[in-house]
Amino acid sequence: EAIKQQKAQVGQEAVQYIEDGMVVGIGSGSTMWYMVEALGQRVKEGLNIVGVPTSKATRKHANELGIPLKTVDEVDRIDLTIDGADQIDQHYQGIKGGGASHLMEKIVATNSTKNMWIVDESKMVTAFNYPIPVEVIPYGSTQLERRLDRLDLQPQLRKNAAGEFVTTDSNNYIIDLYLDPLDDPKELAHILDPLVGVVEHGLFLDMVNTIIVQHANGPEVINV
Ligand code: DER
Repeated sequence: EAIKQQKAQVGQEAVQYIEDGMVVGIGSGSTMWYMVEALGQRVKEGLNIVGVPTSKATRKHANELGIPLKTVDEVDRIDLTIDGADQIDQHYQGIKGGGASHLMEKIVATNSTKNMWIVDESKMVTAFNYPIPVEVIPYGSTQLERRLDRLDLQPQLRKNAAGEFVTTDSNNYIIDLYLDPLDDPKELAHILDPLVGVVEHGLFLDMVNTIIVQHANGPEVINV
């Protein structure tokens, strides 16, 4: 309940960074849900922005609130992208994709002038101990899982409650790597990047400019 409150607070806090005329990347997840609600309110009050959503769920939510939207390919720039994160380590590297949206989130993030992550304080860690999501092409994904297992990366194809493979908005699967702790995220990225069948992993390295961490006694703004 305290965490939920921090998510709501940081979501509302982040909207203050959105200025008239901006093209804004809109991330996904339960923290961003509150940001989108607050942004919808500001748009109703006359704020003039264009949003670029990073998932079908965010598109639907923002659309319902009357936020003008374009796709990443329809805009000439994205001024600021605001998104949640699953964990952030002491070097301000991030893991994303717990919600299976990291492929689109990373595409929007890498096309943004500035990136902001908004998190409750439970997401800040000294070393990562959250499964690293890897979006993979369904074809050959069980072979890829075996290959990752031979590399000792503790892979598990993600399944839903009904036991079916989770599919992303791009109709791919997710393999989570249960590495605890993960000491060297850059080394892992270098292992994953060239693997055939890997579309994109959830390590967001050297990507964030501003982090807002919500504590019980208020927000902490970190400029990276
Ligand atoms: O999956 C994702 O990348 C989401 O953005 C995630 O990182 C944050 O989700 P949460 O706000 O629901 O924890």
